[in-house]
Amino acid sequence: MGVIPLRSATDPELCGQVARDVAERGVAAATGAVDDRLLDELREVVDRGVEAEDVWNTMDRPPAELGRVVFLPHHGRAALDLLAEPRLMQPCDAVLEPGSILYTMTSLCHPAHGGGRPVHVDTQYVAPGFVMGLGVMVLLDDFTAATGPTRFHPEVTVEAPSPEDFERRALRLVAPAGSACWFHGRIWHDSLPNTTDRARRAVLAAMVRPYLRQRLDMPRMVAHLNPESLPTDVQHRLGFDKILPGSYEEYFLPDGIRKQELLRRSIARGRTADDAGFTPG
Ligand SMILES: O=C(O)CCC(=O)C(=O)O
Repeated sequence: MGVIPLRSATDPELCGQVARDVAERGVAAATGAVDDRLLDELREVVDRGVEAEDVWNTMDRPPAELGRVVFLPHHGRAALDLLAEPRLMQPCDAVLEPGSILYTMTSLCHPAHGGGRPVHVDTQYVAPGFVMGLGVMVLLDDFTAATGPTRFHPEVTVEAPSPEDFERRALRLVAPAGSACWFHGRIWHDSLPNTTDRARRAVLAAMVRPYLRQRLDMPRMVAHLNPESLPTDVQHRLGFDKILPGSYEEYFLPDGIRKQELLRRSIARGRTADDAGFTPG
């Protein structure tokens, strides 16, 4: 089985290379996309988030969802630093269009001696020849044959490839921690189980074209992280300029202040949300 060719995230040609790789085989990867300091912070946020969300796992969540938090930035601002990282975001804009936004961001953890997902695509939207959504995986641990690599079928097709075709042609993501992998939302992929005695962790940011709907109300989800101080481009990727009026009064707010005021109210609502009182049934 082949492997995904690794680019270098510091190559000035990275955006063009990622756009070409995604157009040709639906997937691209590069080493050196995230520095060691941020990697350490992200590992900590992922470990803390997975543990904190364990309370929700008392409900009927399929095993594939374990190790996957609902919204990683909720657990720490380091996750938002990924949205400010040009080595990750510029290739997304090159494949999608300038100003691509975040659909969701989660963790992908294969615990020691566990994990693995069957072949699937990440989005049900089919638009032949057009990329609506792009996954960006940031590797927090080394992906090797043993730690449970992701495998991608190198042809973006509407129908799933046969199991034989997938086994014969899928490309394995084998890359060190700090690497990034960009993949078409409609690419067929799976992941193998982790056979080592250490966890294999990654972050997945799902980026979409700027006019598409996001999965979550992000200003409210990150209200506790002082989001007013985020750089404007990060606020944009979080959809802070896309809040809809919810009343006539909000609709008729003066043009010059409407966006800001809707954002202020949204963050204020997030800050007063009483999540603590809501326990899973
Ligand atoms: O964890 C992995 O390697 C793959 C995860 C995956 O398939 C997905 O998020 O859709």
